[in-house]
Amino acid sequence: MSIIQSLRTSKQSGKKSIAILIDPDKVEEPANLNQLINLASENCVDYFLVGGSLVTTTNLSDVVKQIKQNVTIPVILFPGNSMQIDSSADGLLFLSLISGRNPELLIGQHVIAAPVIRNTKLEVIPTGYMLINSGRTTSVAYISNTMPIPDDKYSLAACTAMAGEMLGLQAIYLDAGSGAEKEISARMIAAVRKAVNVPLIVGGGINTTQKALKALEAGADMIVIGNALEKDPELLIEIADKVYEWNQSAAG
Ligand code: 1GP
Repeated sequence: MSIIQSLRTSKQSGKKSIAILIDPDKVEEPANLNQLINLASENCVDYFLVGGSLVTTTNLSDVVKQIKQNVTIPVILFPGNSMQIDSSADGLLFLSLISGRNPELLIGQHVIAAPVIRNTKLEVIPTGYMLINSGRTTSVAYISNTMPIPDDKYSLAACTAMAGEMLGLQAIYLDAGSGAEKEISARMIAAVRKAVNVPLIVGGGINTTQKALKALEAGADMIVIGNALEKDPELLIEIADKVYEWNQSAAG
């Protein structure tokens, strides 16, 4: 089953997913990554996302390879730009930054990347990427040169997601930015959830089990956790446990 099909099926059955974000720039030692890969496998993590706003090292491919060599968890590229493409991953979030008005990130980089992607077997997942203000300027807001949607403009976010869905985007990713001080509020997630039917991915600043559960309860189908696991990989055990319980009760 394709990744998008699997996300849709999970959404329909109420099953929630966990993705771990690996920013290649922040992987100091392969051993640290191995620890996280093993924890992910033991705790039934659904996906790895690999990418970042600014990858200054050349080890994106090494990170993808290391995950693929050790586990069967699908690896999805989460590219900050058209240079972050690696054919050994399973899929790629083809992100259109629909919360912003920077043509480069709405279509420009896509034109450059399209022929490269066409020569790979990557599953392309057209995704509406929406930045939500998290209190301070995040790397992604700065690098993308876009203004995030204010965190109390629920209708604006809902209509943006709605337009993305009408344009044919297959998933919506609500992001407060990596290491965000403030995670996206339940009210914001619920407003977007109500507006669209496509799978809803939520990330940025999820650094406790409570925040993870709050995002899922508000309507996220998949949560993305990066920063918090770089600091404390074992947090994954508690979060995965709760998500497992949730999925068990949803399955009846
Ligand atoms: C960032 O949504 C991801 O794009 C994950 O954010 O690193 O804060 O978990 P964190």
